[in-house]
Amino acid sequence: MKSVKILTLLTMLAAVSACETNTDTNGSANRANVNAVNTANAANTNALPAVQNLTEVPRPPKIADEMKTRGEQDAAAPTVTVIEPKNGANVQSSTVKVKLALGGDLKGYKPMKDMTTGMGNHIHVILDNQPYEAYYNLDTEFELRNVADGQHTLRFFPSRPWHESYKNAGAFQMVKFTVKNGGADTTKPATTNANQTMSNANTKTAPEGKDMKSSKAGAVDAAKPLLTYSRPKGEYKGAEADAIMIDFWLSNAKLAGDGGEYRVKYSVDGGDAKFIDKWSPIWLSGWTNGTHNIKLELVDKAGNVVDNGGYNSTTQEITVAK
Ligand SMILES: [Cu+2]
Repeated sequence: MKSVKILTLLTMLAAVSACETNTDTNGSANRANVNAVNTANAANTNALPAVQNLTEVPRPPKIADEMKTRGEQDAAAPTVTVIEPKNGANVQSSTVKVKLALGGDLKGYKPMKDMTTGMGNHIHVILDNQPYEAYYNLDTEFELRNVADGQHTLRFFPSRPWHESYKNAGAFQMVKFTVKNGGADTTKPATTNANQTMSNANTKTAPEGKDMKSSKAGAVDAAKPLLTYSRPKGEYKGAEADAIMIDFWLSNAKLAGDGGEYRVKYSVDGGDAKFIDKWSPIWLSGWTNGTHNIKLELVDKAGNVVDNGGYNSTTQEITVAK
């Protein structure tokens, strides 16, 4: 049953990486209308005609099944060491080499893309506060290209094939580095050597009208509470969009339901704020076709966003094409 779904996905994505996005505007528009009607019919009477009525659902059975086939991997505690760039490095080039080492209690966990499914364990790599890109095989080189002059951050953490992050101590790393006289073309995005886009330059207006043309680090303090947005990301097609996961990394902060004082606040398309009080992924179903903005924020007891270089309030756009 898995192989049928995967085959469809592969056909749609062609040679594009599972973590990348592409669009299908005509098809999406037609299906959007049908879906809006369906959603409106199903909506509660206490709401005005709803465009989208999201509900939290359990971990999808497909993922629960996949976990069973992975042996002990989901109980692993992988740790990441950043070999390059070194924290505080000055790089005299717009090309920045990334080198990582994986350690810890791996229990068979190994980042690697399965060539038949296009999926596999991988590391999430985040430049500044942009959407992550996937690094699948640590034995192959990973380079950032066209990185603009100025200070930048990179964040890394291991992830499962369905993009759920490992949350053990040492899994997450952040480094700061500075590009000087790199000569990047700031009208174009930073990319990887595999041509994955690392920043939103040269695209339509970024969420909240932010100019992301030359992505820069925030004034982020690695010792302060930090929420790292991970998922959702990119485009969700067909059954993938039935339940979409929200997942994030938390540093130096414990959530209220885990005995701490912080909460993760989220909203979709500027709608009502909801809260996540335990550090684990949630899945939402009821998505309508089209683009959606997801905002994730780390808030304190009083409900205020915890300031940390702007990284604790992040909005990313996804596309749903059921
Ligand atoms: Cu991923």
